[in-house]
Amino acid sequence: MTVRVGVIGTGMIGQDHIRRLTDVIAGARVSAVTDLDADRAAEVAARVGATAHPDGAELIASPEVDAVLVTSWGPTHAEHVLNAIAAGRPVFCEKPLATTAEDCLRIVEAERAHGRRLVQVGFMRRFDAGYRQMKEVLASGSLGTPLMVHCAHRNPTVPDSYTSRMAAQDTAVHEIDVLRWLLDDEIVSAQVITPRATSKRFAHLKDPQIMLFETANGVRVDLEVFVNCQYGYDIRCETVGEEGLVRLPDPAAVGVRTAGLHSTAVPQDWKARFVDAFDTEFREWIATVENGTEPTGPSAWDGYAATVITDAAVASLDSDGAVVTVDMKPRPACYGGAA
Ligand code: NAD
Ligand code: ISE
Repeated sequence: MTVRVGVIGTGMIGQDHIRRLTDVIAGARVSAVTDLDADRAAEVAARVGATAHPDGAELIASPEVDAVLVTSWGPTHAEHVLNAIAAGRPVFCEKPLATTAEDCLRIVEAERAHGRRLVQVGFMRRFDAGYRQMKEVLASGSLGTPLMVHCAHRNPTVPDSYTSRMAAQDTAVHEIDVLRWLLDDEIVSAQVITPRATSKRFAHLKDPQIMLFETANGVRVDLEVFVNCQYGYDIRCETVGEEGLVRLPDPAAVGVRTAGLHSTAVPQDWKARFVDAFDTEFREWIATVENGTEPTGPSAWDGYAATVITDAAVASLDSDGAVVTVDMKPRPACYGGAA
């Protein structure tokens, strides 16, 4: 069976995933697209042999769509995901699941009422080979109990539209998700402090920011978010346990020696850094749709947790670095909790 995917939002990442579903992933094709920019949707539709629809609701209702991919702007995600659940369609939603905790909970409740998982959230780091190896090492117990995690998330530059809050909501949200999964632990508090600001930023922006998280088991995480670091897209993660540490590898790149220097290229954006993770993420998601099984990647609950934790980080930023307790509802049993 070829899974027919309908894509809502044909912007930057939407087009990258459309390329992936068309040229890289076996067993899938893009059958329908929609975008607020109808010309863009029509151009993409013509390129991949899909039908252009006027809006998300019509696309989801189309008999030519087996599964839905939401790659529109964050504040529109909840509406499309809720419509997909109401139609009983598997839905892959790029992060964030929704921009408010209330909307995330509405999605969780709708999925619970439907009776089986339909939603997967696009936290692609869980599919990265390096993070997966780190998780295996931690799960093996060879490092003893994890105590601390040191992370950095650096982008070369960001546009004027990027705000200080987005450091948590848009950027650190990836660490927030991957650390909950890596440590199999929950984040219970957040604090954001701001060192001296780089001169290479738009004036409204607090950059860099240092985020400190504590987990239910007492693990302490420090995360540098620096989105105008200039030199490249650099993701670092080191977990220190009682008997050793495990560190995320740099992406494989040749070493070049010339003119008295030994150099290795640094990726310049998330597309290049996580290309293999995105491919694996979609390969595994399409396989579950094809087999009619529940998705195995980040759930609606994980999307809710990430939003609640980023809310705590934003509250800390807004209150000059106060430690803010994460206000999370008890996890329902269908998402692996006790409630
Ligand atoms: P973009 O602005 O390039 O594209 C978004 C597109 O969605 C635009 O073409 C816009 O016209 C369209 N759109 C907006 N609302 C719509 C609606 N209701 N119906 C139909 N079309 C609509 O943005 P982008 O960079 O592609 O980001 C899209 C989403 O992907 C965001 O949620 C972002 O956080 C996420 N993202 C994830 C990663 C990652 O690393 N996983 C990286 C970049 C972006
Ligand atoms: C972007 O939306 C992403 O998701 C990237 O992975 C992240 O590095 C970047 O900071 C965000 O703006």
